[in-house]
Amino acid sequence: MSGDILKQLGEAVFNFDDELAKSLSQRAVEEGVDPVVALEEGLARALRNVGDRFARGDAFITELIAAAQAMEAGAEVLNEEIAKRGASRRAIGRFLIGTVEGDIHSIGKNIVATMLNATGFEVIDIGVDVTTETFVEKVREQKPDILGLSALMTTTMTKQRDVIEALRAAGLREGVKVIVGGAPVTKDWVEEIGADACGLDAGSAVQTALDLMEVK
Ligand code: B12
Repeated sequence: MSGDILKQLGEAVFNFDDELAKSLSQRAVEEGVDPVVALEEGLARALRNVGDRFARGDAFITELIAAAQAMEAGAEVLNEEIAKRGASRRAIGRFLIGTVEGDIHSIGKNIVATMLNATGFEVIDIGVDVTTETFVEKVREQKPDILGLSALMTTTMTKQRDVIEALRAAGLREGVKVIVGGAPVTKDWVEEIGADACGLDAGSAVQTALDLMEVK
């Protein structure tokens, strides 16, 4: 049964059907499907598939946008359910998150933010296309335990390095852990830019954040 609905969620994204993505997400919640699984294996898998078609020149940008909108329609319902499930957890730490300058991809960042929140982090999401200067300013102002930098493109991931260097120059690097994420990020990249860790999906992002806070 859960396999069925995951397939249908994927088809809704593939067919750019916002309403269906939303109603199927509601049904998934009602049927007790894990909302994270519905997000990752239902909606996101299909969206990445459209991304692959786009990369091969088999899909237009308008199709990418329409598929992303369907994903977002379903994700709204599922994120709400994730948040609800984690509502009573204790405060673990403060997590500041944003997508780097030049990059407007928000879906993955939003999922990570929702899951961290549900786990018990106080999450401050400063949005997309965030300049290096703004990241530094916000770290100074909000004093987060962890800073999460999202970048979805090989052309923008270099901004993650810029932010780390700017934090160092401002004397703020020692006081905050930095986790980088987004599809192009690898462990080698973490080492190269001097980040503390990476999260390759929402689940590993949460586990990594807990590890950095030394929560057992
Ligand atoms: C949806 C999408 C869009 C949507 C974004 C809508 C939105 N509101 O986010 C739209 C249509 C707007 C878009 C625009 C563009 N896109 Co686009 N897009 C995608 C696509 C298909 C899916 C991304 C996504 O949402 N995935 C689903 C989520 C759940 O997964 P995720 O983002 O990877 O996030 C997970 C992990 O990475 C991780 N994570 C993410 N962030 C963080 C942060 C932290 C701190 C941690 C720990 C973990 C973490 O956890 C998340 C949850 O599991 C990807 C293809 C792909 N395979 O990634 C292309 C892709 C990223 N886009 C691409 C391109 C080229 C563009 C455009 C330049 C296209 C154009 N010609 O205009 C523009 C760029 C606009 C800009 N300046 O940013 C390329 C990038 C190529 C490159 N250079 O690397 C890709 C790879 C497609 C491709 N194969 O060509 N895009």
